[in-house]
Amino acid sequence: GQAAAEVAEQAAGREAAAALEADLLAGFFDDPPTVPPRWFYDEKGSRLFDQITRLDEYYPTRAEAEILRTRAREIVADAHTLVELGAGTCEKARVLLDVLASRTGGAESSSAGTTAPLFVPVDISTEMLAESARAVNDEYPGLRVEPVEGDLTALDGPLPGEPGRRLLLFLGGTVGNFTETQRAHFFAMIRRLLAPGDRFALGFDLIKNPDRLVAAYDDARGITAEFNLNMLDVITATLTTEGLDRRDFRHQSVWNAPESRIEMWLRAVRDVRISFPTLGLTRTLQAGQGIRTEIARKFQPDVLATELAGHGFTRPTVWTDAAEDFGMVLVVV
Ligand code: AVJ
Repeated sequence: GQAAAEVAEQAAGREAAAALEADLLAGFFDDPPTVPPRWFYDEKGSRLFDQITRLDEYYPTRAEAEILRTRAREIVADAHTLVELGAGTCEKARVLLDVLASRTGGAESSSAGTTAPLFVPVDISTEMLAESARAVNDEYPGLRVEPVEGDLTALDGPLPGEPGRRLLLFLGGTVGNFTETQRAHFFAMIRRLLAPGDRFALGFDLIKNPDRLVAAYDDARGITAEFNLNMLDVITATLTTEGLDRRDFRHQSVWNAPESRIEMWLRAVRDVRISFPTLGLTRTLQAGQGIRTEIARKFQPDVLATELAGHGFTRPTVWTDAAEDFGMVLVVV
């Protein structure tokens, strides 16, 4: 009933506040202050990101879709289970689901005892996950869909599906949000989740002209600026804060060449003093000082293939789109 829904909502709110407090304690009182990118994605932020993927300046989504479209058969190969981390709307995986679903109704699945191919979307957003899983279920009657709710950096398995015939997908270039250390933990986690014969496909952005990179994160229409500033609204909606006002900040996208990454910053345009009563902590920023809200690392394909090899993944295949803007590496356990 309504009361139960309210109680559940309050519990979710407390959980979010505790998670944000932990993230702030881990980075907001450092120099520079940081807030992890997961706090971009409330309902409005997710909608803004969706708009970003269609911007002229933001090439990654289109470039990756081209790779998935042209390589769908090679990527799916003989997989019987497709697991997508951070599936969101499940839009990106559809060309692969087409291949997976095209196998149903054949001799294999009509014989007694065999099960339909399985799709496992994994996402942290419960509502989006339920909605998109239902949509895939309706659109692909030949597939089984088994959504898993969870933080994609902290999955503890076991993964559904038949070991050895699973394909794990991590698309969009989100691997670029991780530091080198976080990436090592992530690859180790993935390796633990998989079994011999399972495969892992990873989408990543390629190093290119810094002007294009900066523009991809600072579009002319200001959608990315709004996306970045929205994080401050998410923070004030999640926690009690004093002195945190989006009008005191401006969006900035910077190419950090030595670290091979785009950085998104919120730069204070005047001196600010931000307090968090529940933490008992205050942070001051002088005009010009910034909060780093995202890193988006760009790769040379060899770097990822080598790191993956160090975690027990072998036989790397690397594809790019025709313009060589974006890459995908597929490895085997
Ligand atoms: C969703 C993490 C892949 O880093 O390109 C887009 C997020 N941030 N514009 C990226 C993002 C600003 C995006 N990822």
